[in-house]
Amino acid sequence: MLEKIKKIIIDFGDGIEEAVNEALDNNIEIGKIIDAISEGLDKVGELYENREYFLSELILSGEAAKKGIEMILPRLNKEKSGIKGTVVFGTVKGDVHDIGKTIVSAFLIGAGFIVYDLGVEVTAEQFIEAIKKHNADILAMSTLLTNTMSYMKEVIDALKEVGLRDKVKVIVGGRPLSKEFAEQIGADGFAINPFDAKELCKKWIKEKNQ
Ligand code: B12
Repeated sequence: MLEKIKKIIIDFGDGIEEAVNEALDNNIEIGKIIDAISEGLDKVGELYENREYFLSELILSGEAAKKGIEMILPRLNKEKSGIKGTVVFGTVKGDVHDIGKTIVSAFLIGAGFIVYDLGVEVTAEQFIEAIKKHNADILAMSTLLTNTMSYMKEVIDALKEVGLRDKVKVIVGGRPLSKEFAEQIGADGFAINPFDAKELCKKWIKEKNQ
């Protein structure tokens, strides 16, 4: 069933709803379904890089993946941990990729966080305005493009300029990023997947409340 989901994503998405429903009906773990969709997208990315696929194919597979992910997300159980931090989340300016952001955001909501998702192509000014407005504890930024990674540093520098840097923890993520990059730009943390991301955010809130 998981192989089928992966193949459907690679083959531009026809039948994705039925395949995800089938997996959900058979109680396949949500994490495994997300992995199958991600593996499909990885292959699509590879084919695009090798010029076997073009932008139109990237779009079709991306839309199918979004559809599949959106079907899964409401099933994430809310943890009864009582932790309630506030997160402002967005994909940075210049980047429209939002599938990974949506997954991480849903895991945070499932863990009891209030998440303000600002969408894609978010500017430093918009992040700052939202942090102030919602009195956020955490800023989460995503990017999948190498040429927009540096904008994350601009956002962190802007936070310093307006005196907000010590008020929020900053977590960054996305395919081309690394722990080293996060350290270099002055972020507080990096996570490679939604599970590590929610654990790190929970840890920060616990520390803050101690
Ligand atoms: C689908 C897709 C698209 C879709 C996006 C649809 C959407 N709504 O998001 C569309 C068609 C729009 C698209 C457009 C483009 N794309 Co594109 N796209 C992809 C593809 C195939 C999959 C991305 C994806 O969703 N992966 C699945 C998710 C679940 O993984 P993820 O995003 O990495 O997220 C996980 C982690 O990284 C982490 N995470 C993510 N964010 C965050 C944030 C935080 C805080 C934390 C803690 C963790 C975290 O958790 C997530 C869950 O595990 C990738 C290839 C790939 N393998 O990544 C190329 C890819 C990212 N795209 C690429 C390119 C070049 C483009 C375009 C420039 C193409 C063009 N010529 O126009 C445009 C960019 C337009 C723009 N300005 O942004 C390149 C980037 C190359 C580079 N090094 O910069 C890639 C790598 C393809 C390739 N191999 O060449 N794309």
